[in-house]
Amino acid sequence: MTHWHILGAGAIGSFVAYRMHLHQRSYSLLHHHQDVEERVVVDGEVETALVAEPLHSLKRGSIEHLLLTTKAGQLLDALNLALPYLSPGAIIACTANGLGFEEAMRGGLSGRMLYRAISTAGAYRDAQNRVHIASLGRIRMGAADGSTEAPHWFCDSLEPLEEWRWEGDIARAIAEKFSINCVINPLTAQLRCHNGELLQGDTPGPDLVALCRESEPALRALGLWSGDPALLDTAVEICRQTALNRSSMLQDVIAGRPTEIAYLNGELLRRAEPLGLELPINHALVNALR
Ligand code: KPL
Repeated sequence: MTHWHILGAGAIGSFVAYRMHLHQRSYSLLHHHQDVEERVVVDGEVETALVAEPLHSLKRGSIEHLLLTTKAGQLLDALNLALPYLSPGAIIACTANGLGFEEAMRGGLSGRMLYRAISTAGAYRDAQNRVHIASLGRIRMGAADGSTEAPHWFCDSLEPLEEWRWEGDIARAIAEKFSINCVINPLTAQLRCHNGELLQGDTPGPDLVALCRESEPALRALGLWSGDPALLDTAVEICRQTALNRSSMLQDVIAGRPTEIAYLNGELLRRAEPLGLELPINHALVNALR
């Protein structure tokens, strides 16, 4: 059976490890330098302790399947720490949100394949450092180079778990999530509100309308938002579905962690610049949340 090493002590890493533990998959949760006990709470009740072992306790060259569950800003550091422990043909997958880090990662991969996963799992860390699993959501994985078939290791290790799906066109799925995250995440982080509070009853609030109006033409011109529904309609639908969620960026702001703004709206500004599009609201959000 495929053995996964999971590196990244955030909520998503513990979530994935917990689900593998529950379904007797083969995995090791890793911490970058020490033994750590991660406590996972499901439905506010059952508490499970998972032990994360230090990366340096592994044999060099022994990792065959690595799942990096850090945020985008810590990915390169995590990859560099893991490099000596990777086998030459190791499979590397990452769950970070956003765009603009793949190029930098490729330098460290030495030709190894990169896979990306995007998750809608409702997992967060509380003030007592416990990870709560509020909803399973869905984790879609695909090959960053665009190959469409699910590899055997995906079918034997992840597909049997309810939340995992193979995604033939992960680039499109990432672009769509990026577009939505560029709208909901910075607004909820700046206004310090739940996703549903970007709506006023059934209609979108003025901040959501203004940011979607500004961003959609740029996202479309860059080929990132190509869907038929307007960005605003999709954002409204997601705010409704996740009304009680604190977005991941709001959680970062509350916990005093760095946000992913550079890999969301910052990356949008970087890509839109050559097109000569003015994006003043995006600029202001990047400056406020950097
Ligand atoms: O993906 C999300 C996030 O918080 O990062 C959304 C869709 C906005 C749900 O909270």
